[in-house]
Amino acid sequence: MSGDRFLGLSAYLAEEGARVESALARAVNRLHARLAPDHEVADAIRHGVMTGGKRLRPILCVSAWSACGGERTDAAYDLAGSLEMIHAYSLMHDDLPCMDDAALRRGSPTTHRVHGEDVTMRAAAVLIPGAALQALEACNALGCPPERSRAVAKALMEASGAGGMVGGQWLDLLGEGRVLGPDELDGLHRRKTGALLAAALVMGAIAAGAEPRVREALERYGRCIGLAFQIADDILDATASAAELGKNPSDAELDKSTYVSLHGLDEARRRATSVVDEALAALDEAALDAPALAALARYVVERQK
Ligand code: GRG
Repeated sequence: MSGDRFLGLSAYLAEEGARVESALARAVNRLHARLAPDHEVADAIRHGVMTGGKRLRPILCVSAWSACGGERTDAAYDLAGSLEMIHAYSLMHDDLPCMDDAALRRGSPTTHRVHGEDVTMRAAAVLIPGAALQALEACNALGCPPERSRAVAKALMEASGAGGMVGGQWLDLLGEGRVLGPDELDGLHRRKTGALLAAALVMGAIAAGAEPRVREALERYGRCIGLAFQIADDILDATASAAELGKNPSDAELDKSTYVSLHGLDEARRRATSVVDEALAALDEAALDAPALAALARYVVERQK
Protein backbone atom coordinates (compact mmCIF):
# COMPACT_ATOMS: atom_id res chain seq x y z
CA MET A 1 0.00 0.00 0.00
CA SER A 2 1.83 3.16 -1.11
CA GLY A 3 1.31 6.66 0.30
CA ASP A 4 -1.12 7.71 -2.45
CA ARG A 5 -3.38 4.70 -1.75
CA PHE A 6 -3.58 5.31 2.01
CA LEU A 7 -7.19 4.53 2.96
CA GLY A 8 -7.12 5.39 6.64
CA LEU A 9 -5.34 4.05 9.67
CA SER A 10 -7.68 1.17 10.63
CA ALA A 11 -7.35 -0.45 7.20
CA TYR A 12 -3.62 0.26 7.18
CA LEU A 13 -3.04 -1.32 10.62
CA ALA A 14 -5.11 -4.38 9.66
CA GLU A 15 -3.35 -4.91 6.33
CA GLU A 16 0.15 -4.22 7.62
CA GLY A 17 -0.47 -6.17 10.83
CA ALA A 18 -1.43 -9.25 8.78
CA ARG A 19 1.78 -9.06 6.74
CA VAL A 20 3.83 -8.66 9.92
CA GLU A 21 2.10 -11.72 11.44
CA SER A 22 3.09 -13.78 8.38
CA ALA A 23 6.69 -12.58 8.64
CA LEU A 24 6.79 -13.47 12.33
CA ALA A 25 5.36 -16.93 11.63
CA ARG A 26 8.18 -17.43 9.09
CA ALA A 27 10.72 -16.25 11.67
CA VAL A 28 9.42 -18.57 14.38
CA ASN A 29 9.40 -21.52 11.97
CA ARG A 30 13.03 -20.82 11.04
CA LEU A 31 14.02 -20.79 14.72
CA HIS A 32 12.03 -23.96 15.36
CA ALA A 33 13.88 -25.73 12.55
CA ARG A 34 17.20 -24.79 14.15
CA LEU A 35 16.01 -25.80 17.64
CA ALA A 36 14.49 -29.11 16.56
CA PRO A 37 15.16 -31.24 19.66
CA ASP A 38 14.10 -28.63 22.22
CA HIS A 39 10.34 -28.38 21.74
CA GLU A 40 9.63 -26.65 25.05
CA VAL A 41 11.79 -23.68 24.11
CA ALA A 42 10.26 -23.60 20.62
CA ASP A 43 6.74 -23.48 22.10
CA ALA A 44 7.73 -20.67 24.48
CA ILE A 45 9.17 -18.67 21.55
CA ARG A 46 5.89 -19.12 19.67
CA HIS A 47 3.92 -17.95 22.70
CA GLY A 48 6.12 -14.91 23.30
CA VAL A 49 6.23 -13.80 19.67
CA MET A 50 2.81 -14.77 18.30
CA THR A 51 0.42 -13.93 21.18
CA GLY A 52 -1.03 -10.58 20.14
CA GLY A 53 0.53 -7.14 20.19
CA LYS A 54 0.02 -4.03 18.10
CA ARG A 55 3.15 -4.72 15.97
CA LEU A 56 3.88 -1.01 16.02
CA ARG A 57 7.67 -1.27 15.58
CA PRO A 58 7.60 -3.40 12.41
CA ILE A 59 4.74 -1.34 10.97
CA LEU A 60 6.80 1.82 11.51
CA CYS A 61 9.83 0.19 9.88
CA VAL A 62 7.95 -0.88 6.76
CA SER A 63 6.23 2.53 6.60
CA ALA A 64 9.62 4.30 6.62
CA TRP A 65 11.03 1.83 4.06
CA SER A 66 8.05 2.43 1.79
CA ALA A 67 8.09 6.23 2.27
CA CYS A 68 11.75 6.14 1.12
CA GLY A 69 10.83 4.27 -2.06
CA GLY A 70 11.11 0.61 -0.97
CA GLU A 71 8.71 -2.03 -2.28
CA ARG A 72 6.55 -3.90 0.26
CA THR A 73 7.96 -7.38 -0.40
CA ASP A 74 8.07 -10.26 2.10
CA ALA A 75 11.76 -9.48 2.72
CA ALA A 76 10.80 -5.95 3.85
CA TYR A 77 8.46 -7.48 6.44
CA ASP A 78 11.18 -9.94 7.49
CA LEU A 79 13.46 -6.99 8.14
CA ALA A 80 10.71 -5.28 10.14
CA GLY A 81 10.00 -8.53 12.02
CA SER A 82 13.52 -8.46 13.49
CA LEU A 83 12.41 -5.47 15.62
CA GLU A 84 9.41 -7.38 16.94
CA MET A 85 11.66 -10.32 17.86
CA ILE A 86 13.72 -7.99 20.07
CA HIS A 87 10.54 -6.44 21.46
CA ALA A 88 9.08 -9.90 22.22
CA TYR A 89 12.22 -11.09 24.03
CA SER A 90 12.23 -7.91 26.13
CA LEU A 91 8.60 -8.43 27.19
CA MET A 92 9.24 -12.10 28.04
CA HIS A 93 12.17 -11.09 30.29
CA ASP A 94 10.37 -8.00 31.63
CA ASP A 95 7.47 -10.14 32.87
CA LEU A 96 9.69 -12.60 34.80
CA PRO A 97 9.45 -12.69 38.61
CA CYS A 98 12.94 -11.14 38.92
CA MET A 99 11.68 -8.07 37.01
CA ASP A 100 8.00 -7.02 36.92
CA ASP A 101 6.56 -10.40 37.98
CA ALA A 102 3.59 -10.04 35.62
CA ALA A 103 0.83 -12.60 35.23
CA LEU A 104 -0.91 -11.09 32.22
CA ARG A 105 0.37 -9.66 28.93
CA ARG A 106 -1.75 -8.73 25.91
CA GLY A 107 -4.74 -10.29 27.65
CA SER A 108 -3.08 -13.73 27.96
CA PRO A 109 -0.99 -15.41 30.64
CA THR A 110 2.68 -14.36 30.37
CA THR A 111 5.11 -16.81 28.77
CA HIS A 112 6.71 -17.92 32.03
CA ARG A 113 3.27 -18.58 33.59
CA VAL A 114 2.63 -21.05 30.75
CA HIS A 115 6.10 -22.46 30.03
CA GLY A 116 8.06 -21.82 33.26
CA GLU A 117 10.81 -19.35 34.10
CA ASP A 118 13.85 -21.34 32.96
CA VAL A 119 12.35 -22.20 29.56
CA THR A 120 11.20 -18.59 29.06
CA MET A 121 14.66 -17.20 29.83
CA ARG A 122 16.21 -19.52 27.23
CA ALA A 123 13.49 -18.89 24.65
CA ALA A 124 13.87 -15.11 24.96
CA ALA A 125 17.67 -15.39 24.67
CA VAL A 126 17.34 -17.28 21.37
CA LEU A 127 15.44 -14.32 19.93
CA ILE A 128 18.33 -11.84 20.32
CA PRO A 129 20.87 -13.36 17.90
CA GLY A 130 17.89 -14.63 15.88
CA ALA A 131 16.78 -11.03 15.32
CA ALA A 132 20.26 -9.82 14.32
CA LEU A 133 20.63 -12.69 11.86
CA GLN A 134 17.17 -12.11 10.45
CA ALA A 135 17.87 -8.39 9.90
CA LEU A 136 21.08 -9.22 7.99
CA GLU A 137 19.45 -11.95 5.91
CA ALA A 138 16.50 -9.71 5.07
CA CYS A 139 18.87 -6.93 3.96
CA ASN A 140 20.61 -9.44 1.67
CA ALA A 141 17.26 -10.52 0.24
CA LEU A 142 16.37 -6.85 -0.34
CA GLY A 143 19.59 -6.41 -2.31
CA CYS A 144 21.16 -3.96 0.14
CA PRO A 145 24.89 -3.40 -0.40
CA PRO A 146 26.99 -4.80 2.51
CA GLU A 147 27.64 -1.42 4.16
CA ARG A 148 23.88 -0.74 4.32
CA SER A 149 23.19 -4.19 5.79
CA ARG A 150 25.86 -3.62 8.41
CA ALA A 151 24.41 -0.20 9.29
CA VAL A 152 20.92 -1.70 9.65
CA ALA A 153 22.12 -4.50 11.96
CA LYS A 154 24.17 -1.97 13.96
CA ALA A 155 21.12 0.28 14.42
CA LEU A 156 19.09 -2.68 15.70
CA MET A 157 21.75 -3.90 18.14
CA GLU A 158 22.63 -0.41 19.40
CA ALA A 159 18.99 0.36 20.13
CA SER A 160 18.58 -2.99 21.91
CA GLY A 161 21.70 -2.79 24.04
CA ALA A 162 23.32 -1.01 26.97
CA GLY A 163 22.90 2.46 25.43
CA GLY A 164 19.31 1.66 24.50
CA MET A 165 16.61 -0.72 25.69
CA VAL A 166 18.60 -2.88 28.15
CA GLY A 167 20.28 0.20 29.65
CA GLY A 168 16.87 1.87 30.01
CA GLN A 169 15.39 -1.19 31.67
CA TRP A 170 18.29 -1.22 34.09
CA LEU A 171 17.64 2.43 35.00
CA ASP A 172 13.96 1.56 35.39
CA LEU A 173 14.73 -1.23 37.85
CA LEU A 174 17.13 1.01 39.79
CA GLY A 175 14.46 3.72 39.96
CA GLU A 176 11.78 1.56 41.60
CA GLY A 177 10.67 3.00 44.94
CA ARG A 178 12.36 6.35 44.24
CA VAL A 179 10.98 9.58 42.75
CA LEU A 180 12.92 10.32 39.55
CA GLY A 181 13.62 13.86 38.31
CA PRO A 182 12.14 14.95 34.94
CA ASP A 183 15.47 14.57 33.11
CA GLU A 184 16.07 11.15 34.63
CA LEU A 185 12.62 10.01 33.53
CA ASP A 186 13.16 11.33 29.97
CA GLY A 187 16.60 9.69 29.79
CA LEU A 188 15.29 6.36 31.03
CA HIS A 189 12.46 6.22 28.50
CA ARG A 190 14.57 7.57 25.62
CA ARG A 191 16.56 4.36 26.09
CA LYS A 192 14.00 1.85 27.28
CA THR A 193 11.19 2.53 24.81
CA GLY A 194 12.35 5.32 22.50
CA ALA A 195 15.53 3.75 21.15
CA LEU A 196 13.84 0.74 19.53
CA LEU A 197 10.97 2.83 18.15
CA ALA A 198 13.45 5.29 16.61
CA ALA A 199 15.52 2.36 15.26
CA ALA A 200 12.43 1.10 13.44
CA LEU A 201 12.39 4.28 11.34
CA VAL A 202 16.15 4.45 10.93
CA MET A 203 16.41 0.81 9.79
CA GLY A 204 13.71 1.28 7.16
CA ALA A 205 15.37 4.48 5.91
CA ILE A 206 18.91 3.05 5.81
CA ALA A 207 17.82 -0.15 4.07
CA ALA A 208 16.03 1.92 1.40
CA GLY A 209 19.16 4.05 0.86
CA ALA A 210 17.55 7.31 2.02
CA GLU A 211 19.77 10.36 1.93
CA PRO A 212 21.13 11.50 5.34
CA ARG A 213 18.75 14.48 5.58
CA VAL A 214 15.71 12.20 5.25
CA ARG A 215 17.15 9.55 7.56
CA GLU A 216 17.85 12.15 10.25
CA ALA A 217 14.35 13.60 9.97
CA LEU A 218 12.85 10.13 10.33
CA GLU A 219 15.04 9.49 13.34
CA ARG A 220 13.77 12.74 14.90
CA TYR A 221 10.20 11.67 14.14
CA GLY A 222 10.98 8.30 15.78
CA ARG A 223 12.41 9.87 18.91
CA CYS A 224 9.38 12.14 19.28
CA ILE A 225 6.85 9.36 18.86
CA GLY A 226 8.93 7.23 21.26
CA LEU A 227 8.46 9.88 23.94
CA ALA A 228 4.80 10.41 23.03
CA PHE A 229 4.27 6.64 23.18
CA GLN A 230 5.67 6.42 26.70
CA ILE A 231 3.67 9.37 27.99
CA ALA A 232 0.53 7.80 26.48
CA ASP A 233 1.48 4.49 28.14
CA ASP A 234 1.70 6.22 31.52
CA ILE A 235 -1.65 7.96 30.95
CA LEU A 236 -3.28 4.63 30.06
CA ASP A 237 -1.61 2.98 33.04
CA ALA A 238 -3.18 5.62 35.30
CA THR A 239 -6.62 5.74 33.69
CA ALA A 240 -7.47 2.30 32.24
CA SER A 241 -8.06 -0.98 34.07
CA ALA A 242 -5.81 -4.05 33.86
CA ALA A 243 -8.63 -5.80 31.97
CA GLU A 244 -8.78 -2.99 29.37
CA LEU A 245 -4.99 -2.98 28.98
CA GLY A 246 -4.62 -6.77 29.12
CA LYS A 247 -1.63 -6.51 31.44
CA ASN A 248 -0.75 -6.37 35.11
CA PRO A 249 0.74 -5.19 37.44
CA SER A 250 0.53 -1.41 36.82
CA ASP A 251 3.53 0.92 37.23
CA ALA A 252 1.91 2.46 40.32
CA GLU A 253 1.75 -1.01 41.89
CA LEU A 254 5.44 -1.44 41.03
CA ASP A 255 6.22 1.90 42.69
CA LYS A 256 7.70 3.44 39.51
CA SER A 257 7.89 7.13 38.59
CA THR A 258 5.74 7.98 35.57
CA TYR A 259 4.93 11.09 33.52
CA VAL A 260 1.57 11.20 35.31
CA SER A 261 2.97 10.83 38.83
CA LEU A 262 5.63 13.47 38.08
CA HIS A 263 3.69 16.06 36.04
CA GLY A 264 -0.01 15.26 36.61
CA LEU A 265 -2.53 14.03 34.03
CA ASP A 266 -3.22 17.36 32.26
CA GLU A 267 0.44 18.27 31.79
CA ALA A 268 1.22 14.71 30.63
CA ARG A 269 -1.53 15.02 27.99
CA ARG A 270 -0.23 18.45 26.90
CA ARG A 271 3.31 17.09 26.53
CA ALA A 272 2.14 14.08 24.52
CA THR A 273 0.32 16.38 22.05
CA SER A 274 3.29 18.70 21.80
CA VAL A 275 5.80 15.94 20.94
CA VAL A 276 3.42 14.50 18.34
CA ASP A 277 3.38 17.97 16.73
CA GLU A 278 7.19 17.87 16.72
CA ALA A 279 7.10 14.45 15.06
CA LEU A 280 4.77 15.81 12.34
CA ALA A 281 7.09 18.79 11.81
CA ALA A 282 10.02 16.38 11.30
CA LEU A 283 8.02 14.58 8.60
CA ASP A 284 7.34 17.90 6.87
CA GLU A 285 11.06 18.70 6.93
CA ALA A 286 11.80 15.41 5.20
CA ALA A 287 9.20 16.34 2.53
CA LEU A 288 8.07 12.70 2.38
CA ASP A 289 4.70 11.68 1.04
CA ALA A 290 3.94 9.58 4.12
CA PRO A 291 0.31 9.84 5.27
CA ALA A 292 0.69 6.55 7.15
CA LEU A 293 3.53 7.91 9.27
CA ALA A 294 1.51 11.05 10.04
CA ALA A 295 -1.49 8.93 11.06
CA LEU A 296 0.72 6.61 13.14
CA ALA A 297 2.11 9.59 15.09
CA ARG A 298 -1.43 10.56 16.10
CA TYR A 299 -2.37 6.95 16.82
CA VAL A 300 0.49 6.61 19.31
CA VAL A 301 -1.25 9.03 21.69
CA GLU A 302 -4.87 8.25 20.80
CA ARG A 303 -4.67 4.45 21.21
CA GLN A 304 -6.72 2.78 23.95
CA LYS A 305 -4.18 0.01 24.78
C1 GRG B 1 18.73 -7.44 31.77
C2 GRG B 1 18.25 -5.10 32.62
C3 GRG B 1 17.97 -6.19 31.65
C4 GRG B 1 17.05 -6.00 30.68
C5 GRG B 1 16.62 -7.01 29.69
C6 GRG B 1 13.64 -6.81 29.93
C7 GRG B 1 14.44 -5.96 29.03
C8 GRG B 1 15.77 -6.37 28.60
C9 GRG B 1 13.94 -4.83 28.55
C10 GRG B 1 12.58 -4.36 28.86
C11 GRG B 1 12.22 -3.24 28.00
C12 GRG B 1 10.75 -2.93 28.09
C13 GRG B 1 9.83 -3.76 28.88
C14 GRG B 1 10.30 -1.90 27.47
C15 GRG B 1 8.86 -1.55 27.53
C16 GRG B 1 8.40 -1.29 26.19
C17 GRG B 1 6.91 -1.11 26.15
C18 GRG B 1 6.37 0.24 26.37
C19 GRG B 1 6.15 -2.15 25.90
C20 GRG B 1 4.78 -2.09 25.46
O1 GRG B 1 4.87 -1.91 24.05
P1 GRG B 1 3.62 -2.01 23.11
O2 GRG B 1 2.52 -1.16 23.67
O3 GRG B 1 3.23 -3.52 23.35
O4 GRG B 1 4.04 -1.77 21.72
P2 GRG B 1 2.50 -4.55 22.39
O5 GRG B 1 1.86 -5.54 23.32
O6 GRG B 1 1.50 -3.83 21.55
O7 GRG B 1 3.57 -5.17 21.56
